[in-house]
Amino acid sequence: MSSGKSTLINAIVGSELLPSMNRACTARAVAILDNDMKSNFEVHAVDNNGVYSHIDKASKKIVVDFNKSKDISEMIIEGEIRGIRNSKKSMLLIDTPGINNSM
Ligand SMILES: Nc1nc2c(ncn2[C@@H]2O[C@H](COP(=O)(O)OP(=O)(O)OP(=O)(O)O)[C@@H](O)[C@H]2O)c(=O)[nH]1
Ligand SMILES: [Mg+2]
Repeated sequence: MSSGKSTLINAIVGSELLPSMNRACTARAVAILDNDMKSNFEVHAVDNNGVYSHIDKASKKIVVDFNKSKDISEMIIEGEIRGIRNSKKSMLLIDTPGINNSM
């Protein structure tokens, strides 16, 4: 934990969407999907009942809340990662908790 995973992904994405701290921070995996057609970062979430919801604009607060949430089972952020161009494939970056994090 705290090796700089979230900080590195924020740098690649060019936005401070993922929380980073000098202590165990990321509690749940969050994926960021590159889509050059998007003008901003959107959020796709699925709750424990399998119900899908969409938020137009991603923010660090949304990711922090997801980290603490027991109701949301999965979250994917989708937007244009500038500097990575989609071809026939898209990059999916997944920020995970540190494997030595007991949370
Ligand atoms: N000096 C320095 N500090 C860094 C660097 N990358 C990250 N940090 C700092 O290290 C601390 C941990 O960074 P995180 O990005 O939260 O690390 P993490 O691997 O995501 O941590 P967990 O999600 O808890 O596993 C933060 O205080 C960052 O500001 C770096 O390249 N140099
Ligand atoms: Mg992290």
